[in-house]
Amino acid sequence: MYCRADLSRIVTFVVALFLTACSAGAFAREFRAADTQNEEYPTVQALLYMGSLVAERSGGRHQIKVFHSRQLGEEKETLEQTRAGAIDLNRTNVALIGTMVPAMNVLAMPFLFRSIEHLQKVLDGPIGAEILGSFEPYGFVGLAFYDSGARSIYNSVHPVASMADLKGLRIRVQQSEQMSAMIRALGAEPVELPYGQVLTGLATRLIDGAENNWPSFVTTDHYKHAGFYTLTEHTMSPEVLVMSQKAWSGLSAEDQKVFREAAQRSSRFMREKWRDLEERSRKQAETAGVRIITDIDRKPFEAAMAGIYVKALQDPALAQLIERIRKVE
Ligand code: GTR
Repeated sequence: MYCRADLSRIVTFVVALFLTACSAGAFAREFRAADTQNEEYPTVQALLYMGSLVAERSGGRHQIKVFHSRQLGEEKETLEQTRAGAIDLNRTNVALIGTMVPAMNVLAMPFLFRSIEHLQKVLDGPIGAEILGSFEPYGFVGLAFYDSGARSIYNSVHPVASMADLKGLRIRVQQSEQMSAMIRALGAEPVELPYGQVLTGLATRLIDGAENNWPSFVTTDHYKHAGFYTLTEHTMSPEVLVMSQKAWSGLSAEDQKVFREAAQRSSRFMREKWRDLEERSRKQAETAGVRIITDIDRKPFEAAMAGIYVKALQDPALAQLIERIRKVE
């Protein structure tokens, strides 16, 4: 027979064992990842690839289950849930998370990057690493950036060749005040809608157009309802993969390294797929008869959006970040 003292020693021992195992991250876990894009989209493929790396390197202890196509909800809601720790990983566009993490809005600023090469140089270098390292006060951990090309404006009404043609058009934007401000500055009427409602919005004429990169324009079928795509390339807002602070702090230092490295590798894996899809999407739109307006003067667009900078530059940290990004050759 055990006496009370024995029993309490056994309980203490079991609890200590449990806590040690927890802190070593020894328990197998399934991590839930959210992505708004469909299964074939390069960001989703990258998450699946990352999942295979994590499973392999953790000796099968950790798995990533990828919920694509908005299965866990629209981007804004899944981000809130990630911050609260109900979703573990989230691949989002910087414009969305910019409403919570101010430095992310900088990456979505209009005409900030001179080219995709400039953007990649910034994100692959020390500035990118620094930005990824700055998420923790906001409840996230930044793991990697993914490519997203440049965003341009498309519509179903008429070819847009200058700002005057945008006047009064109802253009859908992501749920972000900064994106709304950009479209408003161009003389159009911004309509903030979740990604999943854009196709119906275009089909029912609730909106006249939207703005996005080639793959998003085509893989969502938006191109079937908006036959005019103007190469405004007004922002190159990339994608970012974040983990909830809660899930991250439950990992051992060794497992944190596994996740970080797997995320970084998935970003390189994604880049190849991205280039190919960008090219194919543009061709698919062209073949379907979408009229691409390439001959536009971007200067007036840039000048009209200057107010976005005036606002951002009031914050010394953001001002310094903008200046450093511009200086990257
Ligand atoms: C895409 C991006 C999505 C989402 C979408 C949108 O380019 O990959 O995460 O932000 O744009 O416009 O809502």
